[in-house]
Amino acid sequence: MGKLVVPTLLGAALALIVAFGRQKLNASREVEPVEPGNCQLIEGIENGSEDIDVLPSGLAFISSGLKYPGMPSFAPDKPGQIFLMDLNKPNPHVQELSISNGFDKASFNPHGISTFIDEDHNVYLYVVNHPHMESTLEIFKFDEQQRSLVHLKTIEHELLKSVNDILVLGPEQFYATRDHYFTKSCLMLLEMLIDLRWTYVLYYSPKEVKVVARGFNSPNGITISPDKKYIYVADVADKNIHVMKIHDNRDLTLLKVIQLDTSVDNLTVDPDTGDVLAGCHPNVMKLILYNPKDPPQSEVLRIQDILSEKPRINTVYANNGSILQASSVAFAYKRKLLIGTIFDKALYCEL
Ligand SMILES: *[C@@H]1O[C@H](CO)[C@@H](O)[C@H](O)[C@H]1NC(C)=O
Ligand SMILES: *[C@@H]1O[C@H](CO)[C@@H](O)[C@H](O)[C@H]1NC(C)=O
Ligand SMILES: *[C@@H]1O[C@H](CO)[C@@H](O)[C@H](O)[C@H]1NC(C)=O
Ligand SMILES: *[C@@H]1O[C@H](CO)[C@@H](O)[C@H](O)[C@H]1NC(C)=O
Ligand SMILES: [Ca+2]
Ligand SMILES: [Ca+2]
Repeated sequence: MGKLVVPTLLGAALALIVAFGRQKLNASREVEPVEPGNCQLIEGIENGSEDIDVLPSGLAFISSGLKYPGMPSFAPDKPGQIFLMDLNKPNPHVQELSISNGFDKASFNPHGISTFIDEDHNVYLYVVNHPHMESTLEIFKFDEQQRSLVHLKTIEHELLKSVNDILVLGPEQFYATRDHYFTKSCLMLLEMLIDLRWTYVLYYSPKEVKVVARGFNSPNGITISPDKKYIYVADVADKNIHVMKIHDNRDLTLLKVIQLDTSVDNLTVDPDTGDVLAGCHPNVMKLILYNPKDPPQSEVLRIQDILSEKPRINTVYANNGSILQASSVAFAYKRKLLIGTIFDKALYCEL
């Protein structure tokens, strides 16, 4: 008897969770298409472009091939890759960066990335990695001539679990978002739906590791204002953006929460205007219950005057999934817009 009751109860619990999730995550939401000029898919990216970071010179790093519990992957057996794209070229194409020997490339599973340039103009790429579904932070030095990444160091810490994105502030100093407390996909979904809120933003440096912000359901993308005084964190489950002030000791104080009607994934700041660009999932249920016939949609929002009393929010891109599925990040560079996705293609548009 017991053997029969347990699956039935589990099934009922699962049905309840899904029903609750549909309501909480507004599974009925559909987007109206919005397209800036001249959008084209980027050749060579088919299996994700989860995160993008762009150097002031216009060289873009793109992380691809993420495998994450509960998320679809078009290439589950292929190791992840980092691509480079020069946004100054009229018809940019991507090039895979080679990775130095001695680094375990077979289990490379890149998630959030962040760049850092030191006083000697050396460029470092910090990558959130999930080898065998663990979380590590990999530090690479970028060799522009060789188009390669030289692995320098792996950082692991008991508080650096389920890391989604990072923001590098200095050598081995960064903020990181922990998007879930649990690491199993069913528990991850459950904690999001019951609002457990055991997630946080962490500050890491060789001298000090501390939790600097709580109160999130599932913190995701993190970025910094051009004057380096404010941090913006996207909460994908609560559909909002937390605006926080940075103190000298790197603690964060919440200034305000900008509520949206879409699940914000990654955030970037337009270097020319200071506007915040958000890669969003209008309907997270379509992402979780992936169906290629009714694919997850894409939406990119531009938030102007984010620190003012009335930030202005408009949609710069929206698509029902027929062109681009599950947009997770957008980056503006000199009137161009680069849009990445969790597991699908990447799109390049003129603004
Ligand atoms: C769900 O999305 C639709 C379409 O955007 C919106 O009109 C409605 O208010 C949303 N419902 C909830 C509960 O947020
Ligand atoms: C995407 O993954 C599929 C399946 O592994 C593979 O056949 C295809 O070549 C990949 N595409 C790119 C551009 O890497
Ligand atoms: C973009 O979103 C992905 C998926 O959640 C995340 O892993 C990555 O860190 C984000 N990138 C940026 C630029 O915040
Ligand atoms: C998406 O929109 C296009 C037209 O804009 C339409 O042809 C297509 O059927 C739609 N797809 C879905 C999955 O709704
Ligand atoms: Ca990032
Ligand atoms: Ca993210």
